[in-house]
Amino acid sequence: MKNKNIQKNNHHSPTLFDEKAFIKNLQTNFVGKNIKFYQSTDSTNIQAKNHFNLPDGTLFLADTQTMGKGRLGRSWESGSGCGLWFSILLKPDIALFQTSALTLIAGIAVCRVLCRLGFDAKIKWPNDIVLECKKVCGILTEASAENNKINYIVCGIGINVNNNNFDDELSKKATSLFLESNSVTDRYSLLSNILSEFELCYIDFLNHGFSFFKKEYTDFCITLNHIVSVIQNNQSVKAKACDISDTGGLIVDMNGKLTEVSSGEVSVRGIYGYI
Ligand code: BT5
Repeated sequence: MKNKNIQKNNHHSPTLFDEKAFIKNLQTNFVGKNIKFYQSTDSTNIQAKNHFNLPDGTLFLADTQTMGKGRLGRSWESGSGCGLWFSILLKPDIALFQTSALTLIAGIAVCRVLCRLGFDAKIKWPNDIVLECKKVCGILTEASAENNKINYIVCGIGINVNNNNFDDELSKKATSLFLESNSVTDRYSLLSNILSEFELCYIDFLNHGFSFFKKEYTDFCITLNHIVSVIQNNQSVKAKACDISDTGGLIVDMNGKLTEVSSGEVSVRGIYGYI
């Protein structure tokens, strides 16, 4: 459903965050039980990395970010009063190579919650959650490790909730829950639901690995069977996206040769548009 009545600003939700009430209502065991809230900060991923000594599951939440980060040096638009911009600090006992699958797991958690709310959420591999072929959420996972052993992981999630417009360039590929439903969503109750779902998925991931989620991820993933360009080291190679591997990599057919690409290394663009 498209919003026909676009207003001039994005300030649908109160910017006030009641941390005590939020924690009291939160249905998790450890994710989000400790919170650092910023009215404005550079980037919640940067803040989480600066405070890596805080407990496992600490949530870094901002009403607005002045230097929101995407992958590969790109930026993330994070205006005040309209979105959920947050990062979760995690200290799992996993190998470094498993980190990129955590982005996919976080994507599943977000999709499950959005689908429950009635949205037809899909995933563009690896980290874009899309509604009607436009990006509503992006995920940036960063890790610190030594000798293949994880010190900590920061899983940063940005969701456009009540934004009612984007600037010209971004509006071609970005959307929000408000623009798709024409109704305002309470940001903090959405956050609470996402943290619960994330914790469930995270524990299943630690116990069973990504293969536990492979079928569900594949069902959400709209990249499969599309022709994509795999952009690596400034070179772009055309390939057909065929499958998701047991570790969450994208298996592509490049001139008849099946190759697995991992999310840390490549950017995948659909050649007939954003998907
Ligand atoms: C991402 O990167 O999609 C990861 C975004 C992660 C954002 C969260 S917010 C909380 C935490 N703190 C941070 O500093 N970051 C995380 P990537 O796949 O590289 O996509 C970036 C591209 O998405 C940009 O180049 C734009 O084209 C587009 N984009 C920027 N802002 C957007 C927005 N608000 N909605 C949709 N698309 C956007």
